[in-house]
Amino acid sequence: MDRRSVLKAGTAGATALTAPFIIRPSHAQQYRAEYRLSTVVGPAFPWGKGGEIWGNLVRERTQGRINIKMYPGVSLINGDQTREFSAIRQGVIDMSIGSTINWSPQVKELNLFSLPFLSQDHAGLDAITGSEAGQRTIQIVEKAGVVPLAWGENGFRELTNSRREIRSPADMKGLKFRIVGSPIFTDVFTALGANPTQMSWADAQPALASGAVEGQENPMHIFTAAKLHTLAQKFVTRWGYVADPLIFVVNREVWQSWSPADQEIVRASAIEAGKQEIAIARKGLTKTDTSMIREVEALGVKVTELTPAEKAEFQRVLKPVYDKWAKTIGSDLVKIAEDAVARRS
Ligand code: X2X
Repeated sequence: MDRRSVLKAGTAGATALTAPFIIRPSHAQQYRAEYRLSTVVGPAFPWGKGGEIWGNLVRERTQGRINIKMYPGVSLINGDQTREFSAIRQGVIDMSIGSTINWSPQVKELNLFSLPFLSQDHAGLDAITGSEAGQRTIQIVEKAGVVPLAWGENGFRELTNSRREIRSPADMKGLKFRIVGSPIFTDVFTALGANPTQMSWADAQPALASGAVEGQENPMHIFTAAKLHTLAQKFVTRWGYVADPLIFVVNREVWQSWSPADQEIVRASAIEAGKQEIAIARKGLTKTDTSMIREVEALGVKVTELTPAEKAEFQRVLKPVYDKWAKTIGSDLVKIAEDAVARRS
């Protein structure tokens, strides 16, 4: 029923019905039957679980007015994850929980989170997102044309490969690594002497299976949920060089089509889902609970922890890459983030 016929029905009907028609938000008739939420991975992974939690909270709290359907595998754009940000802006995607890595080709400041060895650990990452650097990146994302609502987390990206234990850049020499399609990763892996190839996550798995690439980097929860040990990944090095946060966003027109009360529900639900998702992403990977590492070892995988001196060697080799990208990101923003990490508890 369109707006005019609702009003007509109101006038023609019992007078008692007039008031509810007047206060009824005009947006209501524009709500779609379904809102498409894009993620790279599904509910078997913390990331997709976050999408499921968000969708359920919103559906319950809006009594089904906002019905979110998740499309994992970035399937709305045929798996082309580095095009996701443009697709949200254009409305091909209504909502997304996206990685800062995948959006950084469009929003260069998001490379902040890909600066090698900047965040160091969970406390460092929280210090950045909770600081002015985090607020500024959110403002930049908003200015770039979408409505950002909350942080989530993919996790610290660890090195895995089929060939040998990696304890130094020398061990990476010539190894073929799948990397995400974001230029800073090419610089990092090239500087380390490896042989990197950019490809989507969808293409990474067959490439690892066939041996076209020998290694990759991703959080441990991605490793276990995607069963990377069955794709010849027998060696893991926990170097903690980079963690990618996730950002919960909504397309601007879609956002504006919702009533203020519903916008508030979607926002609060994103914040709540983000908190839960971060806790899931860190499960078994904290100082007091390393059960995820035991789980990976039980799969017959060798997990290597670097000493501080070994980490420092990677950091030294990557310093020129860090400095080059700090300029691209903006030295001010990088400095605020560095200070926040230095002050972390
Ligand atoms: O492609 C990857 O490596 C993944 C799944 O971690 C991201 O989308 C950044």
